Amino acid sequence: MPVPPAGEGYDVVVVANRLPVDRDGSHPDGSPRWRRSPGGLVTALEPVMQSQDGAWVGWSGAPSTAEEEVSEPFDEGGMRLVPVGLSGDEITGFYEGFSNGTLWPLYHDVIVAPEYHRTWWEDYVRVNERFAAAAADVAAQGAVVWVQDYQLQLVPAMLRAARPDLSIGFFNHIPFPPYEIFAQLPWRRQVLEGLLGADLVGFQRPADAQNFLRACRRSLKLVPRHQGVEVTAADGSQRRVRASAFPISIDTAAMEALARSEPVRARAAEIREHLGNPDTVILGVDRLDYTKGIGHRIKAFAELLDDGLLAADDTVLLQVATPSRERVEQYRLLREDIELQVGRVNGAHGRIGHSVVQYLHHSYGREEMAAMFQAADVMLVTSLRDGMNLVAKEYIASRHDERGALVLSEFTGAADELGQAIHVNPHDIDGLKAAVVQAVVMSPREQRRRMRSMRRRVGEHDVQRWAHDFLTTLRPDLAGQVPGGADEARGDDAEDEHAGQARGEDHR
Ligand code: ADQ
Repeated sequence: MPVPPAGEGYDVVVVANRLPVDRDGSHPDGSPRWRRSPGGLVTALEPVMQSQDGAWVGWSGAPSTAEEEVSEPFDEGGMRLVPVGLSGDEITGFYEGFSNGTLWPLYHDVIVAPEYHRTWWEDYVRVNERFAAAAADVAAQGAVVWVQDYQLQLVPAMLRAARPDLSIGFFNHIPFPPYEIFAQLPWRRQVLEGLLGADLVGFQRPADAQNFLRACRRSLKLVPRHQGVEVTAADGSQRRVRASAFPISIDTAAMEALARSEPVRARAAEIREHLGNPDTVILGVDRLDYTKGIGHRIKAFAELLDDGLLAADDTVLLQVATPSRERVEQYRLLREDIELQVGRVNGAHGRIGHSVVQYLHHSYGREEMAAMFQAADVMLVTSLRDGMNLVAKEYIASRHDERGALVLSEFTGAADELGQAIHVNPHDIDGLKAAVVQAVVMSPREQRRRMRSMRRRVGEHDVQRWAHDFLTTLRPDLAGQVPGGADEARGDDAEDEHAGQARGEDHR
């Protein structure tokens, strides 16, 4: 792949499975219409992309039947967006298959059994090649390319082969499993070699980085030293690949500003009223995914009602379960299980006009989410395994009143940072029940003490700082050009930018 002449191409290129926009019909002339899909990643990277001449390479989210249907690159929100096309078969093999049927369960402690299909792997390789080629095409000489997440683990090496002039970073948003589990993957060497094409491989927790380095030792006989390994290229040259933790976060100031706004406060009061003004509102917000432990949570809640430790008349569990990966069989089964469970609890403990579990299978805008966080006395995060869990951080950012209690699974990345949450092992139903009771009866004083400490952490470590830390570790010369350094004041004037945004659908 030829390196573009000086002055051509983009200096910062993000490569992610999804573009930061959704296809929203067509203009009268037939050209595609796009709608921004705000997520933490876009928020964090937008200032960098705008100040650095940035491009974003990703899939539009819709199948393309022929190559010519893939849209041309276009400009949006101050950056260049470069769509990558996936055919219907590739969506099945690469996205629903290898990404979400093989890697997702494998990297989440094999909560369900991963499936290994050679045809899925072939699609994964082919689609990774396409993303790598698109990135190689738009990156300027010596550009920084930041590849995101488990769907694109082969891209770093493919990109390096095509464009050795680039600085390449990779960030894994989900856990990296212990070698004993990773070793099941028939293509484990190829995946590791793919990642080692990067200069810097970032993970959510130090434990994930260690798992990765251990896998390099066991599978590739590389000796980890000082959070990295030396790799030898075919021509004998040596290169160092660093691997370390960069815990992701949220746009804390924007979330807080939203939560403080008058309409959101009013809506929070309204939500409580619609729920019948119970003494206690317990909230769960998750993508409907088997890693989130939604069933464990409902079981614990039901037992607390059975035992009389929570009063059905005075308590509501508000469970938001965002539709996710609905074409994947495991997800269809999960939905049936959860809905059956909800029906049983409501059948046993509800009465006319009052359901003890309010189950909502929808996506919501940011304001509604902020209002729900404020309406909740207790936030329940019971993931069986979770790279970080941003919902826990969003709850904390929303609680400017320093009220509320967070029950947090010890199997989330967030648990490493939020020591003042009530930590639980969600498999231990008795322990989970005790934690819920502890949260429900917690005094306002104790809530304040814990909230303050957690709010300090989430305030200081926001998503802007995450992007800054990663990019300046990858390329120290970017310091000063990338916003979000630890020394910068955090403003809360981002409210307008976020007001009115609806979060749309699942991008994972
Ligand atoms: P997810 O598994 O999607 O992310 P999470 O980190 O909790 O999990 O992020 C979910 C996001 O979606 C949050 O911002 C939340 O507010 C939003 N959301 C959830 N339900 C919603 C709804 N019904 N309507 C609107 N918005 C909703 C993956 C990994 C995580 C890691 C993140 C980021 O699995 O471990 O924290 O990536 O790296």
